[in-house]
Amino acid sequence: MNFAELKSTYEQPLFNLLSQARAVHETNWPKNEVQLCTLLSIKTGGCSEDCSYCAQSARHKNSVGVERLMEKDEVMKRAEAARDNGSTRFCMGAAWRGVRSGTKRFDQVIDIIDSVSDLGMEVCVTLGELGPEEAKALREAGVTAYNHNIDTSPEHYPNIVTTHTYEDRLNTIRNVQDAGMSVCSGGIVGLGETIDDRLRMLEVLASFNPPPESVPINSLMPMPGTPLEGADPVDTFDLVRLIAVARIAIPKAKVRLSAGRTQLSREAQTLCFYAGANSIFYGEKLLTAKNPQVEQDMALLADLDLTPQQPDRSLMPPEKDGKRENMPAELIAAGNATDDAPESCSTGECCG
Ligand code: SAM
Ligand code: DTB
Ligand code: SF4
Repeated sequence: MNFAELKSTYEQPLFNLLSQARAVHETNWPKNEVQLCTLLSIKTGGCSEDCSYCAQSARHKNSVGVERLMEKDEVMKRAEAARDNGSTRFCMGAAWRGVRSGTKRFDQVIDIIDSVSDLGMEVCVTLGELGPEEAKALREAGVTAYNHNIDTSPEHYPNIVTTHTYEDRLNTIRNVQDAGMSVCSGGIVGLGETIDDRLRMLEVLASFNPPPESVPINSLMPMPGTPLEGADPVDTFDLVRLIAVARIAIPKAKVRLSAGRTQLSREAQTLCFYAGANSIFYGEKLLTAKNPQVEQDMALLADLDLTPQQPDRSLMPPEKDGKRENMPAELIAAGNATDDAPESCSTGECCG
């Protein structure tokens, strides 16, 4: 869908929009299921980038404390607990500008992924910028989806981040796709953007080839000390409309109602699910910010007759027999990625 189509879809009377989104949802996702994903920050704080929403940037005052890369044993404990709690996707995040092959920390991350991918969950990571070589190594270690958000429109992005560009983000996404991983990419609402910016973001996401496998829609969690700590909250109906348009524009994507659920009532979340959201982050913590209690989420899903989604076998890590049979041959053959490696950062906290 192009911008004009997205806009006319968005601007319909709310109930018409909801009916249209619901029909698309029921065709593509007939099972009344919600995917449960658990997040873990494996490397917290001290990031070289200046993303104005993020508590982990070393450039903002009062940013969160800097921690070392988590030990594999600890990650495994958390991953096993997530699986035992019913999560089918485990997402590991690192506060880095990017990663570079041949560094100690990249080898450590690969080792962690290698073990987590044996637990029977979909494995997602978000480590910042990747070149083709890093993307290939992650895929081979067992990553099924790479999260790299475009966050807002290309026009608004420079108002939010200045240390890397929108094009850098798109290049990483290309490298991820070329390596045969699925792309998880979405954005944040509440960054001072217009409705048109939100729809431009969806236009970019809908133009990905292949389309993103999942689209996280985060509502800004205003973090103390960040430039956006005083940002205005997003109107719930605007959020619901955006989710509905995302469902219509990218029908087969999991639309993830992501950060910000602590600010939404049960009824507001219900409208989001009705409009097409079918995935959540599950567990009391996001990366550094709060998320609803597990018991609250279980009660809400039960009240709505929604059940946890089973893992998508086609997204599971391939057997470790060297064949990588889940990787589509045309993606391996595509090979139009560049050789750009992530630039090193100024703080030493980035690529190592
Ligand atoms: N450093 C990596 C990157 O930037 O891709 C991975 C971690 S980063 C924290 C992942 C995503 O979290 C961001 O792209 C943004 O969409 C989301 N995020 C970060 N801080 C947030 C906040 N305060 N509120 C809502 N979403 C946030
Ligand atoms: C995504 O789109 N949202 C998650 C995940 N991908 C990595 C992160 C949300 C972060 C919220 C703020 C925090 O926890 O610091
Ligand atoms: Fe935060 Fe990621 Fe930006 Fe670093 S690159 S400041 S971790 S959003």
